[in-house]
Amino acid sequence: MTEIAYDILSEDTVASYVRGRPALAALLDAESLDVREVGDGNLNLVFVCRDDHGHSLVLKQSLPYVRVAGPSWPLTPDRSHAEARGLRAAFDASPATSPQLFDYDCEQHVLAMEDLSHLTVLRTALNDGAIVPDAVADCARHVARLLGRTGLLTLSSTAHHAAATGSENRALCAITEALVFREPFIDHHNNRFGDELEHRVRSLRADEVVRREVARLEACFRDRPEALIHGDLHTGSVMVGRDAPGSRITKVIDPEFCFYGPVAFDLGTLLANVLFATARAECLGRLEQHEWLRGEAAELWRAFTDEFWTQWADRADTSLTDAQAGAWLDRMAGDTLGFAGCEAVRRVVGFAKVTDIESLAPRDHVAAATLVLGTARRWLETSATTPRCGRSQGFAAGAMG
Ligand code: SR1
Ligand code: MG
Repeated sequence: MTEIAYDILSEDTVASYVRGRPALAALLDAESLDVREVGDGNLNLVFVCRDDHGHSLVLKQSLPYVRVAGPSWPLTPDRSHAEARGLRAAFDASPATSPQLFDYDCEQHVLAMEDLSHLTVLRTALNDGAIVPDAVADCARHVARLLGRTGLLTLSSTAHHAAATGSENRALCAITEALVFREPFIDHHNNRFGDELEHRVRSLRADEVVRREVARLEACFRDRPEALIHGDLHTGSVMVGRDAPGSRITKVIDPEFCFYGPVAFDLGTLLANVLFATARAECLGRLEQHEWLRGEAAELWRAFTDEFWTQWADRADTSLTDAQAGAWLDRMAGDTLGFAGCEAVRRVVGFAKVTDIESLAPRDHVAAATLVLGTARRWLETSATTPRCGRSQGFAAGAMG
């Protein structure tokens, strides 16, 4: 086994860590610290730290392996470097929807952030049957603002190229390439799905249009550095709730998969996760939530395009024309459906599943997974066969079928 070259934190050692880090000791009283490890994601340790004076923050430490798999799946802890970059850029672009980063320790791979533990993970809220107005639209606006701040809209092409070149996140991108674009579409030991889905999965994999489209989308994921994107914008990466005066709040967290890539990947990941919640609501007979969720695909696209045009008005290079922006949006609409199709398939077939579907009783599970696979296939076929212009209107009207 490879030697671990830094100290892995525990609830017992966090106070001493805080004491030794001036940026944190200035924010918290290390002598009266209550520490709880609350990480429930696939990769990292997460500690909520509260002192007796009402101050709190969150520490997130990257393990040198995939947490849910253990040391047999090593993974560079340098991903915390990418996450620090992603958090700073997002807060700069959209402070209302981003947590604040207080400190980044590149030796111990620890990020210190604003404590959002009074909020709820969006996936949890949706699984419990909640209707959460604005959350999906807030995320879509967040994506557009990040594009506005880090993409070609605000940066010169030289600065954009330099930023993209310095922002590789290869190890994490390699995970996405394997888990999203490849393994679900072949026989692979990471896949798991019941016998009831066997026929559908095999038929999807045998569809030549789907295979080619997934290959095209993977190439697009690798080769299109449009802006700094979140890279893993599922509903587990979003916190929702209310602030003190009672107004709604949405925070996009966990940008450790961020890199310069295609903006449609973030929108597609979000859309697929709306689909999982929609399928769950349908199978559980939650009519009101289902009706609301069915409208969220159009809401996602409307919020993104509205904010895009706002950002566009402030673009650095005014020689770029509205026609160029419109053509880009048209292509984005199709690619969003395609990426959503890939994310939807992988969460039913591949390594990292979602509780929206997994926590359903067996009969509902099969029904929801069937619904997801059917929609994913339709999205991939639409993305593959629709001409690459003039389709953004169709996206808004017909995404959920
Ligand atoms: C091995 S990591 C599995 C998944 O967890 C993350 O949240 C990403 O979605 C990744 O694909
Ligand atoms: Mg994550």
